[in-house]
Amino acid sequence: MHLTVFLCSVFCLPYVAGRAPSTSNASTSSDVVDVKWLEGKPALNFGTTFGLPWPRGKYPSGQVAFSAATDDGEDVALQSWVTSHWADGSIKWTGHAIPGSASVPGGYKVTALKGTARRLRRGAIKVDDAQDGIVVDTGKLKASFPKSGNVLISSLSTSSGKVVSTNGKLVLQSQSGVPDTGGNSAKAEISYYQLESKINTTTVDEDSSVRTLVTVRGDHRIGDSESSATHDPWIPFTVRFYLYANSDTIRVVHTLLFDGVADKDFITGIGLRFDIPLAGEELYDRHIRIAGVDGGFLNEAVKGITGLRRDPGQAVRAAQFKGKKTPDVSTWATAVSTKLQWIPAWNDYTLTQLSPDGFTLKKRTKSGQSWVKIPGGTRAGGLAYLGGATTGGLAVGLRDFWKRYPTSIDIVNAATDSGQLTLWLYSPAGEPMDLRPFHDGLGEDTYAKQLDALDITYEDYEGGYNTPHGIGRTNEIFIRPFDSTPSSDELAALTEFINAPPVLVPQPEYIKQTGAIGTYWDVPNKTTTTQAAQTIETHLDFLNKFYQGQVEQRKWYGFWDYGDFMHTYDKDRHTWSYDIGGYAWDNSELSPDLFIWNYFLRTGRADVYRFAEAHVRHTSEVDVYHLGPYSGFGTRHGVQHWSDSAKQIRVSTPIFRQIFYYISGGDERIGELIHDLMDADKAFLIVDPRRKIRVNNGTGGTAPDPTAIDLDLGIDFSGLAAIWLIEWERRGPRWEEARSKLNATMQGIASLKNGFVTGLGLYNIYTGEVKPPLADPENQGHVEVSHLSASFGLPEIVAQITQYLGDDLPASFDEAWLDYCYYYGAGASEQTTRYGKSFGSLNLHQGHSRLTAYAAKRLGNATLAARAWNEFLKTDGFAPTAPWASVPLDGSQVLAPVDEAAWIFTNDFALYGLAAIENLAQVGDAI
Ligand SMILES: *[C@@H]1O[C@H](CO)[C@@H](O)[C@H](O)[C@H]1NC(C)=O
Ligand SMILES: *[C@@H]1O[C@H](CO)[C@@H](O)[C@H](O)[C@H]1NC(C)=O
Ligand SMILES: *[C@@H]1O[C@H](CO)[C@@H](O)[C@H](O)[C@H]1NC(C)=O
Ligand SMILES: *[C@@H]1O[C@H](CO)[C@@H](O)[C@H](O)[C@H]1NC(C)=O
Ligand SMILES: *[C@@H]1O[C@H](CO)[C@@H](O)[C@H](O)[C@H]1NC(C)=O
Ligand SMILES: CC(=O)N[C@H]1CO[C@H](CO)[C@@H](O)[C@@H]1O
Repeated sequence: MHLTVFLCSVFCLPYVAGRAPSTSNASTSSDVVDVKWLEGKPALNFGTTFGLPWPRGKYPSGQVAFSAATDDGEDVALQSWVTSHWADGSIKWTGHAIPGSASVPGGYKVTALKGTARRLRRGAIKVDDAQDGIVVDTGKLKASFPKSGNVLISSLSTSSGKVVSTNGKLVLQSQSGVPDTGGNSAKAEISYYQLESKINTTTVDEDSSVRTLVTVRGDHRIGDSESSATHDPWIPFTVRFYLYANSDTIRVVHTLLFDGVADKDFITGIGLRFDIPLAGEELYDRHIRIAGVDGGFLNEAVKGITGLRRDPGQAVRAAQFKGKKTPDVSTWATAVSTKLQWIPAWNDYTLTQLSPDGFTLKKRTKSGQSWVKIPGGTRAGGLAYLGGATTGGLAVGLRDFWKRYPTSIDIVNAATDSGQLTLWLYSPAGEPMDLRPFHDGLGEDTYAKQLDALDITYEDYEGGYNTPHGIGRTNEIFIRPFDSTPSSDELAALTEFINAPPVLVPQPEYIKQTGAIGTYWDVPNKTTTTQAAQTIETHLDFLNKFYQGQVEQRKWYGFWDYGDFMHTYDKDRHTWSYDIGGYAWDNSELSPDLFIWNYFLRTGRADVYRFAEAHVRHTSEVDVYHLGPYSGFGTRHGVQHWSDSAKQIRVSTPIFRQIFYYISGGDERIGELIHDLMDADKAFLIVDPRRKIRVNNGTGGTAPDPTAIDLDLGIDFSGLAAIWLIEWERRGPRWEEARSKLNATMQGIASLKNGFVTGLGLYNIYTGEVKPPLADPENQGHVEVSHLSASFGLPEIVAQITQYLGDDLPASFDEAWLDYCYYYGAGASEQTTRYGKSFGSLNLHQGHSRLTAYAAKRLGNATLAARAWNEFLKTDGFAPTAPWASVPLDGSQVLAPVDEAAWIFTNDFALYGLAAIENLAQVGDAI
């Protein structure tokens, strides 16, 4: 099948892309929305994707055309799709792609035009989807993606037709053990495995006019290497190639899942390898470029003709250094040209970044000869180029290269007809990746002992649960073919691009106006009318900057770790409690995700976006299981991201990814993992989150009853509700099931005599129905309130559901929620009057002030508004009298100079931040 995709093929109708129809209909309504570059106008535009929100009811699905122009009014091609709908079917969020361009405008204006006029225009991208492979031509490059075998990109050529890369594939190496220290090394028994990608499917998105997405899925299998032992296929991957019209750079989103066994599978290298044809290029015209520090580059030729005892001529030297073809060798000084055979050719280069603070470089003439050290540096840019002055070449770069250490870049065989460039996402030069538990269980073989241990290290341990089986990681890679060796300034600009890929965003005021990502936040200015509100704004700013700074000072970097931050601070050691059970990695405890993403929404700040982006990439992948028995659940905070035995939806809840998903125009990896959560409730059948604290086992130790699972109406319901609402609004493949389960669960909670205050219900995983808990089968009114219930996105998802359903929201559910919001902070006497029993001693009042604020706003009750601020300012959490500053520490008390704020606790960071934002938005005038 030969398919040339038109600007708007049948598949993307009726969301007409491209220029606005010239015959506009004056009676239709339209909106023009500005999108701006997050960090100001970037130097390069290789095409990008962004998201836009729309108000409810304004643009009926199927009756709107989108077009775009630069802020100077010049039309640009636009590909548009819908990522989310309101309940009435009108458009809620859209995704849009713009092509690459030589000059970069300051921003774009997107016009939505109601009406059904459409116009087809030939797109710049040609896609040939044949039986054995897919060929994509962006106008600036051509790439071939096979549908089977081990090669992901079989050929990559420039617009002039030069093939600069072949055989692009994934490589993986691992071993069956590690020689542990301690004398009795079992080194001899270790098997070593060399694996490479094996494609299962290669697909291309149907709508491919401005942006073509090729998705390759498969796993890793033993390749041809004779030295390799046998190993089952493992490490499933999904690699997405984004190709934009008029762009010569491919963005690659590489996702892998760990499906090994921690004490038998030690990964020693994860890489992406390309062959680069060099035949016909003189060795002295072949160039190696490796990014160093802050735009710096290593500039070398395979056979250097500079610095020699004899001078070939200034023009020759200058050409080689600049990466230009050298003048014909007949014009060189013969003192050099007759002796070229004596100059060694450098065949192999390696850059290794084993820590976030330093990289080393080396090269050698060939295998079997010694490496020669090249002076290294601190933080490498993560990009390398291999190619020739006339044959052209390939640049490959990894975003956040040093932050994701251990990483490396290998160039080999540069002196042969086919060089190779390997980008290592996990460096073979580092230690084998060791995912084993960090302790041996400490004899905690009964629940009583585990509980006793929890009391001291706060780790919720249980043997067998500390497994990395099923966690994932996503990396971003950029590849760019060149017709000839580019200038190193050009490569430096590319290095900057790959480390902060430009992002287009609408203005906070506009996002807020549409109500499309909740109504519980507001832009600062509307609320900063009082000194007290101003003070809170400065605190929010401090908290964001402090955590961003701690990432750097505490070196929260690494393959699995980058993006997360820590939970608790050890004042005595002046360090975060990185080695103490439940106090180390934060794993989204109490929803810092919602704080930082909502803080971005209201401020539009670039630093906040980048912080939140790294965080969402981490938490969505590493802290959550994507396959295996716990699939759909995440892990509670701990020393390793997967070590704690509390596996729950409260960590995997997609409300933590929702803002990024829509703002990014529907990031496909995030979209996929959100959708995959539709089966998260099945994990209740395998891992009972309440197994340890259950008063009555209910099932007497037999298999759990799928029609009567203990459901926490806070932390479990909020996660499930987020899964369902997002599937529904995306109109995902199972949206009707999602809507029905959401409805059933809401009806069920509403029918409990005490609503949310009941704490638990019995949940039917097939229908979503909720019945009274075992403790109260007759529904006479159970009271069980936990400080955690509302701490993992419950208020935020209920507010969204309330807004989404509008008049269709079951009134009794609304009342049940309002009651919960009102009574949590109402005090024992009011609680007892209402429920016959007080809620007992509760904490996290500062965080729960946002529930009170919600009730105050809904009921229009000024007394309650005042109570909300009282809870926020005068109960627990961060007090107004806290230092609100860090102090510099140095000298021998710390490993390296740091800024310390010993009064800070990440639970409070999350809750103060979120409550501040929501209180200001809901009862800001009452402060
Ligand atoms: C303009 O749009 C309205 C409403 O969509 C439609 O009824 C009408 O026929 C359109 N007029 C023209 C000239 O296309
Ligand atoms: C390969 O792809 C097919 C079709 O999508 C799918 O059914 C199958 O499960 C996949 N196999 C593996 C090993 O992923
Ligand atoms: C649940 O009940 C079974 C059978 O009575 C018992 O063996 C098990 O220890 C109980 N689990 C917990 C966590 O109490
Ligand atoms: C929601 O559930 C109620 C009670 O089961 C039912 O009467 C109603 O039809 C459902 N609504 C939707 C939209 O499914
Ligand atoms: C407002 O809330 C206060 C405090 O809970 C309550 O006493 C009062 O009755 C409420 N006022 C109205 C008008 O509902
Ligand atoms: C931070 C901010 O945007 N402040 C503005 C809020 O509104 C007042 C009055 O309109 C401006 O003077 C501030 O600059």
